[in-house]
Amino acid sequence: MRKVIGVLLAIALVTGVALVANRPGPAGAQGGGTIEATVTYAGAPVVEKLKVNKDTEKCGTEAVIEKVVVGGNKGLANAVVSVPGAKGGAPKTVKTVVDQHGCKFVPHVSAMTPGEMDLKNSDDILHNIHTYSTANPSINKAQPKFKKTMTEKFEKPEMVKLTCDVHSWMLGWVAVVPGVAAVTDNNGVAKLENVPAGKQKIEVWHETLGKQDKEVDVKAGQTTKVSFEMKGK
Ligand SMILES: [Cu+2]
Repeated sequence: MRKVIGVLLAIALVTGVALVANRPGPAGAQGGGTIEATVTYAGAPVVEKLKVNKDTEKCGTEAVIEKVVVGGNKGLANAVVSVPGAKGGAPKTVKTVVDQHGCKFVPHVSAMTPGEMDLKNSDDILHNIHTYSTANPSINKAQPKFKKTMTEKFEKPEMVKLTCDVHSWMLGWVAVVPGVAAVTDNNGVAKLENVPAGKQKIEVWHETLGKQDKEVDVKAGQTTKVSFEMKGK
């Protein structure tokens, strides 16, 4: 009987947590607009290749480090587009997850609001997470093959650089942004939803091409298009 009560309690707890997670955002988040940002770069892609002689079964024999990814119509991938002032946008129900797969951080760049994220290790080998950050405490810890997920906290807005001390070529970025944010796809497009109406500053960040910003007038229930052309440094 005690067991049954325990199970019922557990179900109630899980349901309760799910309800809280799915609750609509604070007032003001409703009636927002959508921003469709296109980020382009006229320069050439930058890809570094490195011979690998460690854990080749999982890592392969060559590491491909894509520093600048340019797709169709000069679209720049892996750029973070954000509206830092748009606090209380869409409630985040899905935790940001970065996987270590094929000795790469996947996705290479991700965005999250301050809080927790999960670092997965689907490679079945030892990785060692080492972050380079200044606003948040640095993380430097082993993730052995049996540790499938590690939950980490980034509470301050910052671009956190992810590296691995076991595989020197591994590089990733987690953009911790207070407001609404998204990462551009292979066409250089990022869609930001539930952006509060009114004048908003839109920021773009790319790991090697730097930062830009623009002010945009967001209209409720409408999609506002904005474009950025990144310049080489
Ligand atoms: Cu590693």
